[in-house]
Amino acid sequence: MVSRLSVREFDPEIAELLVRETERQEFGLEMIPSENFVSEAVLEANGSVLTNKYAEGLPGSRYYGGCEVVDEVERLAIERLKQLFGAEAVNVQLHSGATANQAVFEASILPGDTIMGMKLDHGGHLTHGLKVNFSGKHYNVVAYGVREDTHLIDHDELLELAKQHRPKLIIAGASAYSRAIDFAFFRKVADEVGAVLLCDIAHYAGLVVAGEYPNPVGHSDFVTTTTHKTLRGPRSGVAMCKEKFIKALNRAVFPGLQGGPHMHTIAAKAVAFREALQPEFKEYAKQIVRNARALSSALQAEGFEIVSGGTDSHLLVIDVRPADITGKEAAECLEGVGITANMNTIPYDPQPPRVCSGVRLGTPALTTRGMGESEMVRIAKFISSAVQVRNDVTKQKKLREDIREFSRAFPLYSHRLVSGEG
Ligand code: DSN
Repeated sequence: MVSRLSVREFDPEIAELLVRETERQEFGLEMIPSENFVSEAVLEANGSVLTNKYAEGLPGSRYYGGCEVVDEVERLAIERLKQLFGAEAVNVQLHSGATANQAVFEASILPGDTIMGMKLDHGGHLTHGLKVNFSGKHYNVVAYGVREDTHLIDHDELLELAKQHRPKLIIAGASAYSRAIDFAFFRKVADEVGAVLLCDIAHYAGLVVAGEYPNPVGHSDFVTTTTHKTLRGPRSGVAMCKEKFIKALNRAVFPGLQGGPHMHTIAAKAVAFREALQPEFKEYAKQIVRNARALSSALQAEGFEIVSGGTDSHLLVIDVRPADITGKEAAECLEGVGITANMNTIPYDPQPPRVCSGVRLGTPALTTRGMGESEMVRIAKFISSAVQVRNDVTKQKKLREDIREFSRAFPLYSHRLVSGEG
């Protein structure tokens, strides 16, 4: 018989940890730009009985019986995703953004082929050609970067490198680049050298659906994204492509890389896509960008340097060197007062990656809590104070209390804490 005991009844240790993590999220400021807070509807679908179902294959063509319900779930996810981005064809089974990128590699090029992606320390991503990642191990990587004077993608260098090395695949997209990417330019370069173009919009996807960031779908052969960042869905991934690539993409996903799709996560993705199709989501995305701009200006007013001088998106990278501190120290002192962020290299960083000179911040999670521009000004002051009082335990404690009180005014999952659910 299926046990009906709750986590609290059966496993108090895990129950306690769930409550602690809910409290951490509730009473701190989540400023990692790749994180967000999902709705109860998304949580519910993600924790549903669909976790029990094997469904290798695609809707209408499975290797298991009993798939009539999950077929409908997956079809809804597919149709909603197509509608959100105007995509010709999609696969919603990917477990993550990294796997989505791997599937595109498998679908379009061969091991040993040359690829081009953005340098990780200029804002790129592991799967865009880092040596220790599959993308750097099995492919010949030529990396492009940003200009030292503007911190914008160096289009001249990119075109030159592409002509010289004739890559089979070019990747546009980043995880720490705050400015609008000119996807039409990437298309031109790809056409000039006969490359396939993959645009990885993991960070920007929610902004794209709201028209707050350029949509690469019309320019790309493939587009990948995670679903849990600005798109505010469950932790997962998806891939989109031109119709002519869908067979290869589907085969790369299954049986190429994955077995059974996670149908509970696909249901949660479908719910999140429905949320993103609502008019309120557009307003949410607009506010994310307004907040990031307000935060950037307020931090500048506090004396911080912002990489590229500002932002066109949900994220920004602070150059913390003027405060005579490293990125690692800055992230640690923010953590100490309840602001969660991550250290990040700045372009042409003089420090090694594990020390670095920057901190990456983002506004999607704070915006989900209902914060606006005036709160961003207040948060910039908190950040500045956190750096100033880093060697004063009493003042740090007081600041931690102030931030706790400030967060309390923007309830998140407090109803879960009241019910003891975590
Ligand atoms: N690790 C993610 C981020 O934080 O940007 C990218 O995969």
